[in-house]
Amino acid sequence: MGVHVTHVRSCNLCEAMCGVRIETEGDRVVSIRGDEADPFSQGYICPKATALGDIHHDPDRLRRPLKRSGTRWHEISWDEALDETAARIHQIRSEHGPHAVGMYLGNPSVHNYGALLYSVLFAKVLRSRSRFSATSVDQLPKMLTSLLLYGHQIVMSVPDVDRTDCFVIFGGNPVVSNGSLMSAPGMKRRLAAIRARGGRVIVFDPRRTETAELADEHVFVRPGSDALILAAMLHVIFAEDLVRLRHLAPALRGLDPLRASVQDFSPEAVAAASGVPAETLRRIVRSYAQSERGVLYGRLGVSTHVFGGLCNWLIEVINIVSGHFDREGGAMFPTPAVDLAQLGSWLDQQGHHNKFTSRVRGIPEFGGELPAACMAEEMDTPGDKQIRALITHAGNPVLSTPNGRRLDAALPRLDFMVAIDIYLNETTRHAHIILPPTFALEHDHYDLAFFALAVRNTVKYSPALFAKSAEQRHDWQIFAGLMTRLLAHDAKSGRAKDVALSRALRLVSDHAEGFFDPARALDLLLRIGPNGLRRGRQGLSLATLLRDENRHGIDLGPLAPCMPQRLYTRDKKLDVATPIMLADFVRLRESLVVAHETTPIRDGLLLIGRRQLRSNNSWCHNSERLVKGPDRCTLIMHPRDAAQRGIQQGERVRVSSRVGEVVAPVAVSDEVMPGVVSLPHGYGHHGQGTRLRVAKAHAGVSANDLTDELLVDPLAGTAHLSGVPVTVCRLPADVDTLRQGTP
Ligand SMILES: Nc1nc2c(c(=O)[nH]1)N[C@H]1C(S)=C(S)[C@@H](COP(=O)(O)OP(=O)(O)OC[C@H]3O[C@@H](n4cnc5c(=O)[nH]c(N)nc54)[C@H](O)[C@@H]3O)O[C@H]1N2
Ligand SMILES: Nc1nc2c(c(=O)[nH]1)N[C@H]1C(S)=C(S)[C@@H](COP(=O)(O)OP(=O)(O)OC[C@H]3O[C@@H](n4cnc5c(=O)[nH]c(N)nc54)[C@H](O)[C@@H]3O)O[C@H]1N2
Ligand code: SF4
Ligand SMILES: [Mo]
Repeated sequence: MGVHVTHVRSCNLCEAMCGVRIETEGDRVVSIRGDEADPFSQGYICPKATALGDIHHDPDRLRRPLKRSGTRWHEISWDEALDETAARIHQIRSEHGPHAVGMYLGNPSVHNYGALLYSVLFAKVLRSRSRFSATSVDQLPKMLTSLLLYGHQIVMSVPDVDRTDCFVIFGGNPVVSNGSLMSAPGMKRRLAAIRARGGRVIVFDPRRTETAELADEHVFVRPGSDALILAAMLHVIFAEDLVRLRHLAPALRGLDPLRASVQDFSPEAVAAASGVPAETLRRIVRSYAQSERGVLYGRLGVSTHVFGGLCNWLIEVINIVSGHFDREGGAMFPTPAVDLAQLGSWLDQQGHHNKFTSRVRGIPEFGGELPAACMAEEMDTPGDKQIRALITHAGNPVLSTPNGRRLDAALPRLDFMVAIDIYLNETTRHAHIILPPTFALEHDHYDLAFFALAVRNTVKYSPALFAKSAEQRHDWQIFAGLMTRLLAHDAKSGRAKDVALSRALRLVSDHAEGFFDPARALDLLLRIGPNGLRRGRQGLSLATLLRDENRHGIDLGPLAPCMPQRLYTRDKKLDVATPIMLADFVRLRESLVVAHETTPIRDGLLLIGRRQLRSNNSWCHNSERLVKGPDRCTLIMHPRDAAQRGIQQGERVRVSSRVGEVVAPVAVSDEVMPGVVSLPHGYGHHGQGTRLRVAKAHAGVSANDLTDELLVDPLAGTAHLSGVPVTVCRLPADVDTLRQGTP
């Protein structure tokens, strides 16, 4: 037996940042376990941690650049790949302008600090308004709320779960997702601790989730009706004199318009539309508002939602006016060792909204990005500024954005597409060139984004576990390689917008690649951060984090109050009468009328999603260990709805929406409320021309072949992925045997 070496690092697959101990023998991963000495995760890991090793060794993972000729791929050198990519992009933007080149950044971009830093620079060089990311199928409404209330899109509150006594969750399933915009590994333990100290956990969700199972109370919610419920909660807080402003009183503004806006939304008025009995809601509001330490928290189910903006804003505002804000056990703000918000404000980059709108549908930008729900139409609708080339980074939008089918049809018609990705999957198969970066264990890791969203302040740096081979490139090196080449083209053609930057980048890339290493930027950011130089000799730097005694991470203590000082609003005031949100009450009021007046279509159902412990959006299904066992891509349906349609347990049915249809097996269960069906997203791996041997054998169907790109929250275009109207019917016997997956 060879020598076993144990490495300590963080898992970067989701937001929980669990500490792992990885045992290796030579260049093989032998085992992955939880690291008990990690101050944050204290030994907790989920089954996905093992996927780090599986993906690292996956024979399907791409390691060299690929170029496509027709349906065949062949390897090319890095220089060839980068040169050709830059030349094609340059050509297209010379002919059609910068907006003809689109870019999509997927979720793992945020879990990779080198990629994150360089993608920002790359976007500057690209100068395109056709930028998209997973943000608009995820947390955009929370960022919009932060921009409008706190003056900064990334100053986001997180629930202080470890000290709260009343944790009210809307549309989140942290027991499975491991917490989101709330990095908190080991959620089961944390929820049990709330209950053990006499506190309460209450879950509002159309499905009795794994989290709801562990809660004190689960309330079924009609999908899409949360803004009504939240408005009613605020109504009760005002009506029953439960407003407590505490230390915020001098900074707070706009209470009267806020009170007026929820006047009509009593619990009684919204009960029929939401399915939540008025007495239940009143009781919960009182219990939350009167608790010493309470917090409302909302996640994906109220974000990718028809009223995503209003829901996220109401949650924030309710915490603020009920005295559960910036206070122990309430909604609090982490103090990350690298404070990107502060950095952003020094550079005058606090975020913006509605500076321009999308070409086809006129939806406002957010933070310089357009909604992913508009991506396909920006490609397949002819005209000036039509997207003709696309760069994807760590994204699989064919499976992850609404009406993936339309995108799947639009991508092959592009003049050029390049994908920076480790797999040949449903999206990257359409690229002309794939540039595959190193994977997690081959590069260092620092959670630039998620320390700022964690329920406790900690810091940790993980050095690379395996050295990359000379043939490999890191994500940031790929961005740097493309950037310098694009700038060189610009300089040559006399189009350089920033000649000095272009020269500097070229000089550095020609002579000292090492200077570009993002670890240098990280060191600087740590030093200028809140725990850096200003702490004198104790101050944090990369060298401190690299010390042996710090390799498991450093605990920097519980979240601390910081408001109103941390407000980035011009006048340092917290104004809760946010104009675009108050204006959206018109639409909310209409939804109430519609809910009362419309007789439901006889066989109409509302589709929601669900996450599963062994999956990570669309891209961990090539690990045998994670996909083995029964088919998990099932449509959960209430027994009443199944009976009405004569559908049996396990039977394969057709699910149809405005945009498409899929065929999936039914799991009959009363865990969903009547009228609601649930299908997980991230499946649908039956595509031709992918290189995902394991995933193909567990293909499932894509929920986003049903979600509708036209359904968005108009405030900033967040896709409305939950509560999509569908019909479900039995298959004729002959079709059942013919159809596998999506027709
Ligand atoms: N195992 C696993 N973990 C993950 C991921 C994964 O794919 N797998 N993905 C990661 C990512 S990218 C993210 S963003 C996070 C997401 O983290 P979470 O938001 O905690 O995860 P979801 O399971 O999407 O939870 C959304 C919940 O909203 C409910 N819901 C749907 N519609 C409505 C509605 O109209 N109202 C209400 N009140 N509830 C509704 C759903 O039933 C579901 O329980 O998870 C992360 N963690
Ligand atoms: N119906 C429905 N749709 C959803 C959701 C839902 O709940 N329901 N959830 C939404 C949410 S919250 C999110 S975040 C999005 C995710 O949407 P996407 O980010 O578009 O999709 P992922 O499945 O996360 O794809 C990640 C891609 O990154 C690649 N990858 C992994 N690691 C690396 C790396 O280190 N470098 C590079 N360059 N590539 C890498 C993988 O191979 C994969 O192709 O999906 C959204 N879509
Ligand atoms: S919860 Fe699982 S996937 Fe997320 S960081 Fe921890 S081990 Fe990794
Ligand atoms: Mo996400």
